[in-house]
Amino acid sequence: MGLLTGKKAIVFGIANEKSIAWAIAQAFRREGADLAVTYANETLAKRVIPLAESVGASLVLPCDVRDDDDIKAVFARVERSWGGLDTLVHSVAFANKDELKGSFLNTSREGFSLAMDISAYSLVALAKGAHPLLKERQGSIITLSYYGGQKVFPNYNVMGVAKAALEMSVRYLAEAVGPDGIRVNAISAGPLKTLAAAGVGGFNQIAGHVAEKAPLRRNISQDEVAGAALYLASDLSSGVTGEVHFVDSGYNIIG
Ligand code: N5H
Repeated sequence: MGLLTGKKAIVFGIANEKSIAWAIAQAFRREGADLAVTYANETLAKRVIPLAESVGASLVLPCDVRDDDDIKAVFARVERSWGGLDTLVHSVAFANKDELKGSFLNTSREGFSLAMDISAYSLVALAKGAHPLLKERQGSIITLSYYGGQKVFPNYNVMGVAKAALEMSVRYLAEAVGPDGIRVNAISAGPLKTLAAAGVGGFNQIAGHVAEKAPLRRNISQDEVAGAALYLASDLSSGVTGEVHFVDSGYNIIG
Protein backbone atom coordinates (compact mmCIF):
# COMPACT_ATOMS: atom_id res chain seq x y z
CA MET A 1 0.00 0.00 0.00
CA GLY A 2 1.30 3.43 -0.93
CA LEU A 3 0.91 6.50 1.26
CA LEU A 4 -1.62 7.93 -1.23
CA THR A 5 -3.35 4.76 -2.42
CA GLY A 6 -6.93 5.57 -3.46
CA LYS A 7 -6.30 9.31 -3.48
CA LYS A 8 -6.88 11.71 -6.38
CA ALA A 9 -4.38 14.52 -6.88
CA ILE A 10 -4.02 17.45 -9.25
CA VAL A 11 -0.68 19.19 -9.82
CA PHE A 12 -0.40 22.70 -11.33
CA GLY A 13 3.00 24.01 -12.41
CA ILE A 14 5.00 21.37 -14.26
CA ALA A 15 7.24 23.07 -16.86
CA ASN A 16 9.90 20.42 -17.42
CA GLU A 17 11.71 17.51 -15.74
CA LYS A 18 13.44 19.86 -13.30
CA SER A 19 10.17 21.32 -11.98
CA ILE A 20 9.38 20.85 -8.30
CA ALA A 21 5.85 20.03 -9.48
CA TRP A 22 7.26 17.15 -11.55
CA ALA A 23 9.12 15.63 -8.59
CA ILE A 24 5.87 15.87 -6.60
CA ALA A 25 3.79 14.33 -9.42
CA GLN A 26 6.20 11.37 -9.68
CA ALA A 27 6.22 10.83 -5.90
CA PHE A 28 2.42 10.92 -5.79
CA ARG A 29 2.17 8.27 -8.53
CA ARG A 30 4.79 6.12 -6.81
CA GLU A 31 2.69 6.23 -3.63
CA GLY A 32 -0.44 5.15 -5.47
CA ALA A 33 -2.33 8.38 -6.22
CA ASP A 34 -4.34 8.93 -9.40
CA LEU A 35 -2.95 12.03 -11.05
CA ALA A 36 -4.16 15.01 -13.05
CA VAL A 37 -1.69 17.63 -14.30
CA THR A 38 -2.12 20.95 -16.05
CA TYR A 39 0.02 22.99 -18.41
CA ALA A 40 0.00 26.79 -18.71
CA ASN A 41 0.40 27.22 -22.49
CA GLU A 42 1.12 25.42 -25.77
CA THR A 43 4.91 25.80 -25.46
CA LEU A 44 4.90 24.05 -22.08
CA ALA A 45 2.37 21.47 -23.38
CA LYS A 46 5.09 19.96 -25.59
CA ARG A 47 7.14 19.13 -22.49
CA VAL A 48 4.36 18.42 -20.02
CA ILE A 49 2.21 16.01 -22.07
CA PRO A 50 5.00 13.41 -22.59
CA LEU A 51 6.02 13.66 -18.92
CA ALA A 52 2.41 13.17 -17.81
CA GLU A 53 2.05 10.15 -20.11
CA SER A 54 5.29 8.63 -18.80
CA VAL A 55 3.84 8.39 -15.27
CA GLY A 56 0.38 7.35 -16.40
CA ALA A 57 -1.49 10.54 -15.47
CA SER A 58 -5.25 10.12 -15.85
CA LEU A 59 -5.84 13.72 -16.98
CA VAL A 60 -3.65 16.32 -18.74
CA LEU A 61 -5.45 19.64 -19.05
CA PRO A 62 -4.65 23.19 -20.18
CA CYS A 63 -4.90 25.85 -17.48
CA ASP A 64 -3.75 29.45 -17.51
CA VAL A 65 -4.33 30.36 -13.85
CA ARG A 66 -5.19 33.97 -14.86
CA ASP A 67 -8.28 32.68 -16.64
CA ASP A 68 -11.34 31.85 -14.53
CA ASP A 69 -12.91 29.92 -17.42
CA ASP A 70 -9.84 27.67 -17.66
CA ILE A 71 -10.00 27.02 -13.91
CA LYS A 72 -13.71 26.25 -14.11
CA ALA A 73 -13.14 23.83 -17.01
CA VAL A 74 -10.37 21.99 -15.14
CA PHE A 75 -12.47 21.30 -12.06
CA ALA A 76 -15.54 20.42 -14.15
CA ARG A 77 -13.38 17.76 -15.85
CA VAL A 78 -12.03 16.50 -12.50
CA GLU A 79 -15.57 16.33 -11.15
CA ARG A 80 -16.70 14.27 -14.16
CA SER A 81 -13.76 11.85 -13.88
CA TRP A 82 -13.36 11.51 -10.13
CA GLY A 83 -16.31 13.19 -8.39
CA GLY A 84 -13.94 14.52 -5.73
CA LEU A 85 -10.34 15.53 -5.03
CA ASP A 86 -7.92 14.70 -2.20
CA THR A 87 -4.95 16.91 -3.03
CA LEU A 88 -4.24 20.08 -4.98
CA VAL A 89 -0.63 21.15 -5.56
CA HIS A 90 -0.01 24.77 -6.61
CA SER A 91 3.56 25.18 -7.87
CA VAL A 92 3.02 28.27 -9.99
CA ALA A 93 4.74 31.68 -10.05
CA PHE A 94 5.69 34.36 -12.54
CA ALA A 95 7.32 37.77 -12.56
CA ASN A 96 8.76 39.78 -15.45
CA LYS A 97 12.44 38.98 -15.88
CA ASP A 98 13.46 42.65 -15.90
CA GLU A 99 11.91 43.08 -12.47
CA LEU A 100 13.89 40.19 -10.99
CA LYS A 101 17.10 42.21 -11.04
CA GLY A 102 18.28 45.59 -9.80
CA SER A 103 16.33 47.86 -7.53
CA PHE A 104 12.87 46.98 -6.24
CA LEU A 105 12.06 50.65 -6.87
CA ASN A 106 11.87 49.81 -10.57
CA THR A 107 8.82 47.57 -10.07
CA SER A 108 6.02 48.70 -12.38
CA ARG A 109 2.30 48.74 -11.53
CA GLU A 110 1.68 46.15 -14.26
CA GLY A 111 4.60 43.96 -13.15
CA PHE A 112 3.50 44.04 -9.53
CA SER A 113 -0.06 43.16 -10.46
CA LEU A 114 1.03 40.34 -12.80
CA ALA A 115 3.34 38.75 -10.21
CA MET A 116 0.62 38.98 -7.54
CA ASP A 117 -2.04 37.56 -9.86
CA ILE A 118 -0.09 34.52 -11.08
CA SER A 119 1.97 33.84 -7.96
CA ALA A 120 -0.46 34.60 -5.10
CA TYR A 121 -4.08 35.17 -6.18
CA SER A 122 -4.02 31.99 -8.30
CA LEU A 123 -3.86 29.92 -5.09
CA VAL A 124 -7.08 31.54 -3.91
CA ALA A 125 -8.72 31.06 -7.32
CA LEU A 126 -7.75 27.37 -7.45
CA ALA A 127 -8.83 26.80 -3.85
CA LYS A 128 -12.20 28.36 -4.67
CA GLY A 129 -12.61 26.27 -7.83
CA ALA A 130 -11.63 23.02 -6.09
CA HIS A 131 -13.49 23.68 -2.85
CA PRO A 132 -16.60 21.55 -3.53
CA LEU A 133 -14.42 18.64 -4.71
CA LEU A 134 -11.98 18.89 -1.79
CA LYS A 135 -14.80 19.18 0.75
CA GLU A 136 -16.14 15.86 -0.46
CA ARG A 137 -12.90 14.13 0.69
CA GLN A 138 -11.31 16.31 3.42
CA GLY A 139 -8.65 17.36 0.96
CA SER A 140 -5.23 18.97 1.29
CA ILE A 141 -3.92 22.02 -0.59
CA ILE A 142 -0.16 22.51 -0.93
CA THR A 143 1.68 25.51 -2.38
CA LEU A 144 5.36 26.33 -2.89
CA SER A 145 7.07 29.35 -1.40
CA TYR A 146 10.57 30.74 -0.91
CA TYR A 147 12.29 32.44 2.05
CA GLY A 148 12.45 35.64 -0.04
CA GLY A 149 8.82 36.11 1.03
CA GLN A 150 9.99 36.56 4.64
CA LYS A 151 13.44 38.18 4.28
CA VAL A 152 14.90 40.47 1.65
CA PHE A 153 17.15 38.76 -0.92
CA PRO A 154 18.92 40.52 -3.81
CA ASN A 155 16.92 40.34 -7.08
CA TYR A 156 13.92 38.47 -5.69
CA ASN A 157 12.10 41.82 -5.54
CA VAL A 158 8.44 41.65 -6.54
CA MET A 159 8.46 37.84 -6.16
CA GLY A 160 9.25 38.35 -2.46
CA VAL A 161 6.18 40.53 -2.08
CA ALA A 162 4.10 37.95 -3.96
CA LYS A 163 5.41 35.09 -1.76
CA ALA A 164 4.54 37.09 1.37
CA ALA A 165 1.00 37.44 0.00
CA LEU A 166 0.99 33.74 -0.87
CA GLU A 167 2.06 32.67 2.62
CA MET A 168 -0.57 34.89 4.26
CA SER A 169 -3.15 33.54 1.80
CA VAL A 170 -2.26 30.05 3.07
CA ARG A 171 -3.21 31.15 6.60
CA TYR A 172 -6.45 32.92 5.62
CA LEU A 173 -7.45 30.02 3.35
CA ALA A 174 -6.67 27.50 6.10
CA GLU A 175 -9.08 29.36 8.37
CA ALA A 176 -11.71 29.65 5.63
CA VAL A 177 -11.78 25.97 4.64
CA GLY A 178 -10.74 24.36 7.95
CA PRO A 179 -14.37 23.91 9.06
CA ASP A 180 -14.84 21.70 5.95
CA GLY A 181 -11.90 19.53 6.99
CA ILE A 182 -9.69 20.91 4.21
CA ARG A 183 -6.05 21.71 5.04
CA VAL A 184 -3.83 24.35 3.39
CA ASN A 185 -0.04 24.43 3.77
CA ALA A 186 3.05 25.79 2.03
CA ILE A 187 6.48 24.30 1.55
CA SER A 188 9.24 26.90 1.54
CA ALA A 189 11.92 25.25 -0.58
CA GLY A 190 15.60 26.16 -0.66
CA PRO A 191 17.06 27.36 -3.98
CA LEU A 192 16.51 24.83 -6.79
CA LYS A 193 17.69 25.24 -10.36
CA THR A 194 14.34 24.99 -12.14
CA LEU A 195 13.29 26.44 -15.50
CA ALA A 196 11.77 29.42 -13.66
CA ALA A 197 15.11 30.04 -11.92
CA ALA A 198 17.13 29.69 -15.15
CA GLY A 199 18.73 32.93 -16.21
CA VAL A 200 17.68 34.94 -13.15
CA GLY A 201 20.55 36.85 -11.56
CA GLY A 202 22.14 35.87 -8.26
CA PHE A 203 20.89 32.29 -8.09
CA ASN A 204 24.34 30.68 -7.92
CA GLN A 205 25.50 33.09 -5.24
CA ILE A 206 22.50 32.37 -3.03
CA ALA A 207 22.79 28.60 -3.55
CA GLY A 208 26.50 28.83 -2.69
CA HIS A 209 25.74 30.74 0.48
CA VAL A 210 23.19 28.10 1.54
CA ALA A 211 25.72 25.31 0.97
CA GLU A 212 28.19 27.17 3.19
CA LYS A 213 25.92 28.39 6.00
CA ALA A 214 22.92 26.05 6.29
CA PRO A 215 22.99 23.51 9.14
CA LEU A 216 23.17 20.63 6.62
CA ARG A 217 25.93 22.47 4.62
CA ARG A 218 24.36 21.59 1.27
CA ASN A 219 21.48 22.48 -1.01
CA ILE A 220 18.29 20.45 -1.19
CA SER A 221 16.85 18.42 -4.07
CA GLN A 222 13.48 18.41 -5.79
CA ASP A 223 12.93 14.92 -4.32
CA GLU A 224 13.31 16.26 -0.79
CA VAL A 225 10.56 18.77 -1.48
CA ALA A 226 8.43 15.94 -2.90
CA GLY A 227 8.94 14.03 0.36
CA ALA A 228 7.47 16.91 2.35
CA ALA A 229 4.61 17.21 -0.16
CA LEU A 230 3.82 13.50 0.32
CA TYR A 231 3.58 14.05 4.06
CA LEU A 232 1.34 17.12 3.63
CA ALA A 233 -0.87 15.28 1.11
CA SER A 234 -1.21 12.15 3.21
CA ASP A 235 -3.12 11.40 6.39
CA LEU A 236 0.20 11.55 8.29
CA SER A 237 -0.31 15.34 8.46
CA SER A 238 -4.03 15.26 9.31
CA GLY A 239 -3.54 17.72 12.18
CA VAL A 240 -1.43 20.21 10.22
CA THR A 241 -2.82 23.31 8.50
CA GLY A 242 -1.88 26.94 7.87
CA GLU A 243 1.81 25.99 8.08
CA VAL A 244 4.81 27.20 6.08
CA HIS A 245 7.18 24.24 6.23
CA PHE A 246 10.82 24.87 5.32
CA VAL A 247 12.69 22.29 3.23
CA ASP A 248 15.90 24.29 3.07
CA SER A 249 18.71 22.39 4.85
CA GLY A 250 17.76 24.50 7.89
CA TYR A 251 19.04 27.72 6.30
CA ASN A 252 16.20 29.84 7.72
CA ILE A 253 17.29 29.34 11.35
CA ILE A 254 20.73 30.86 10.79
CA GLY A 255 21.14 34.53 11.76
C1 N5H B 1 16.73 35.38 -5.07
C2 N5H B 1 16.56 34.49 -6.03
C3 N5H B 1 17.15 34.65 -7.41
C4 N5H B 1 16.45 35.75 -8.25
C5 N5H B 1 14.98 35.58 -8.45
C6 N5H B 1 14.34 34.55 -9.04
C7 N5H B 1 12.91 34.40 -9.10
C8 N5H B 1 12.32 33.37 -9.70
C9 N5H B 1 10.84 33.11 -9.70
C10 N5H B 1 10.03 33.55 -10.90
C11 N5H B 1 8.77 32.73 -10.89
C12 N5H B 1 10.79 33.38 -12.20
C13 N5H B 1 10.11 33.89 -13.46
O1 N5H B 1 8.95 34.22 -13.47
C14 N5H B 1 10.95 33.92 -14.72
C15 N5H B 1 10.20 34.46 -15.94
O2 N5H B 1 10.29 35.87 -16.01
C16 N5H B 1 10.84 33.90 -17.24
N1 N5H B 1 10.77 32.44 -17.32
C17 N5H B 1 9.76 31.77 -17.91
O3 N5H B 1 8.81 32.33 -18.43
C18 N5H B 1 9.85 30.26 -17.89
C19 N5H B 1 9.92 29.75 -19.31
C20 N5H B 1 8.63 29.73 -17.13
C21 N5H B 1 8.64 28.23 -17.00
O4 N5H B 1 8.69 30.31 -15.84
C22 N5H B 1 7.55 30.60 -15.17
N2 N5H B 1 7.67 31.20 -13.98
O5 N5H B 1 6.47 30.33 -15.63
C23 N5H B 1 15.68 33.31 -5.79
C24 N5H B 1 16.35 31.96 -5.95
C25 N5H B 1 17.57 31.82 -5.05
C26 N5H B 1 15.32 30.85 -5.56
C27 N5H B 1 14.15 30.76 -6.55
C28 N5H B 1 14.47 30.45 -7.95
C29 N5H B 1 12.90 31.00 -6.09
C30 N5H B 1 11.64 30.89 -6.85
O6 N5H B 1 10.62 31.49 -6.43
O7 N5H B 1 11.59 30.20 -7.90
